[in-house]
Amino acid sequence: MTKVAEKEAPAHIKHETLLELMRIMLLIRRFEEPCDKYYRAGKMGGYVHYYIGQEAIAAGLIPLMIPGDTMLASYRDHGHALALGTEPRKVMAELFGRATGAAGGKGGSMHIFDMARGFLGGYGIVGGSVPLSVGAAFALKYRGDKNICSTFFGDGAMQQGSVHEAMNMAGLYKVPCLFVLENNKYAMGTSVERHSSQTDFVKRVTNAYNIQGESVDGMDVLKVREVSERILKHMRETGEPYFLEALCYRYVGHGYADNAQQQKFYRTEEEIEAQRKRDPIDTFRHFLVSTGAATEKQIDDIDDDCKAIVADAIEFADNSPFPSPDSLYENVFTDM
Ligand SMILES: Cc1ncc(C[n+]2csc(CCOP(=O)(O)OP(=O)(O)O)c2C)c(N)n1
Ligand SMILES: [Mg+2]
Repeated sequence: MTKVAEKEAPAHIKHETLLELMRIMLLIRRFEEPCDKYYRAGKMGGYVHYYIGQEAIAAGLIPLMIPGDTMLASYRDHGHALALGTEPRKVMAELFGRATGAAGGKGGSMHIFDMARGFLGGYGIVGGSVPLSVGAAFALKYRGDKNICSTFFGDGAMQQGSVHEAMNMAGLYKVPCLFVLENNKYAMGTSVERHSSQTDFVKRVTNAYNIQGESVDGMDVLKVREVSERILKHMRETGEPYFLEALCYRYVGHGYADNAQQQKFYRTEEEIEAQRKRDPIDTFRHFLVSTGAATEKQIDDIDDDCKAIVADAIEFADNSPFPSPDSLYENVFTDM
């Protein structure tokens, strides 16, 4: 196993925070692991995309959001909701399509929503949430709030025209939108090298749109936390947009059709194996134990808690009612 960082726990991060980062990553992973079984049993409709391997990004950044901030994500959105504090029961019930779900059971896995916490939704259209995010950030600026809007999307979304129109407007109007590109190296089965004329995304965005930007190792939760703290402070002071590319890796297939057999067409087992050695949870566990910040037992206890929370969420979801036909038009129109 590789080591992620130096041999000392960072003094400026509280001990509880270190454990909290571990808890969030474990919760996301334990939440998604059993989903395959329930999806294949026909318990979940629509589609389910996993965040497994990318947990350090949501865990490192999202807990830094404050009341009034807003957030949008792609269809790979369970991790973002869980990192924000959305109840696992509500997220799981949404996957099961039940009335107790985060979107009343009518959105499914790709459309987790938590208005109370500022999560304006996951979206199924690649890059579709990015223009909405710039609009949400514009609203914050228009009202004179010191809040920011963060938006999470993939490398494939970087080839969508609307994403670039939105970034241009963000750079022009200087709205507090944090663009978080989760570069997991693939858009379905197409590698970045095969879908992008310029693979240096920071260069592309900063040169074209007059937006500041940088890249971070998205497999290292402490690094994500560190850069996010600095970026958010800067954004709250200036109200300006920012582009953060988090380099990461998707351990599982894109979705259910993308099984191990299918993946052989676009990536090698050696590549997956090499990335597995950088697993954000394993490396952070090693870091916590080797620096004396936590014991194996403490981490195992957190892990057990997460497994129990997930088991409870599954039971809750499976025992919840489906939305009634009467609710079909609810949340579609709004009163003027
Ligand atoms: C506009 C649009 N085109 C195509 C699709 C089909 N599609 C779903 S996910 C995906 C790949 C997107 O890759 P990326 O943006 O890198 O995100 P990741 O899945 O890697 O998180 C595609 C092409 C879609 N949902 N929306
Ligand atoms: Mg991708």
